[in-house]
Amino acid sequence: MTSQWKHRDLTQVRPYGDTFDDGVIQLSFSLPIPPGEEAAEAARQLVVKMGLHEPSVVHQQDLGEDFTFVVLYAKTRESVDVTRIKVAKVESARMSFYEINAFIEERIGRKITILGACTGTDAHTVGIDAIMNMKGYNGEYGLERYPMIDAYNLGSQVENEELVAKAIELKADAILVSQVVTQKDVHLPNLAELVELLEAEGLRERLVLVCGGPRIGHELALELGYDAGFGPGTLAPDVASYVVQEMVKRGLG
Ligand code: B12
Repeated sequence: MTSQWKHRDLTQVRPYGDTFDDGVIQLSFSLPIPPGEEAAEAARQLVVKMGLHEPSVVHQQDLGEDFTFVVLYAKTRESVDVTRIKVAKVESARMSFYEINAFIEERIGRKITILGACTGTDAHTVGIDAIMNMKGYNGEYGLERYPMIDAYNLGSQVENEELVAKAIELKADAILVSQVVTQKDVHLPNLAELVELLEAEGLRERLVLVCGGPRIGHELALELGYDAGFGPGTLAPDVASYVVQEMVKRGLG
């Protein structure tokens, strides 16, 4: 996997700014004091306390009301052993819009039904719309545009019970849940509750269950009992590729 990376020693990878391996990183933060020499020195001292060295303030911005935004460069002596990194990630091969439709036609042999919703108290619909919406997002059509997919976007603040009832009514093959607000971990019980409801209905194993959002990752999704989790930057083909391959793998066609 790492053989295509051109770095010399993957057991000791550190950031660089100017010359390879110099350990330079850029930091930015706001301080509740006015701009000036004191703010610069406070920022430098803070960065040294973080274990970095050679701090250099390169920018200060007056935020008004005695607040300052600072940008610094500093160096770290730390490095990471990339050869030992193991991350949970969705392993399915990414297909294009055309390949996904052809895959469904050839390998599943019927149209599939996918439900999407932003659930619980969450009203952030832009993420799930980006995945589902006909017109698409960032150059990729959403699932509503796929001829081999019947896509239903249930919108925002959908109760888990309502989502399960809809999944039964429409004989859904996959459910896509969007969770954007994670304040005080509000998303965790809500996501877990859906799994419990699906299990109670005997549906959990009969459909592909996916969650996504800016603070959702694959590892968290697996921990919560989902099949996969997708984070920032996800596009419709990423999730559709996964869903159709997972359906075939599990014999859900
Ligand atoms: C727009 C917005 C709103 C709008 C939402 C309008 C709407 N119809 O969606 C309004 C004004 C209503 C709003 C309200 C609130 N918001 Co707001 N909002 C935002 C904002 C500015 C942008 C979110 C967005 O649209 N992103 C663009 C989309 C495309 O990105 P995305 O959601 O990450 O989606 C992508 C991926 O994550 C993934 N994805 C997402 N879902 C799914 C699902 C599946 C299945 C898959 C596969 C992939 C996937 O694919 C998408 C495309 O790549 C963010 C800040 C920010 N800049 O991100 C705050 C933000 C999300 N909001 C926040 C908060 C706190 C709130 C409020 C609680 C504020 C308040 N006190 O009232 C309320 C909550 C309302 C509610 N009940 O949910 C916080 C959340 C903090 C946290 N960690 O929980 C943020 C981060 C702002 C902040 N920094 O504080 N908000």
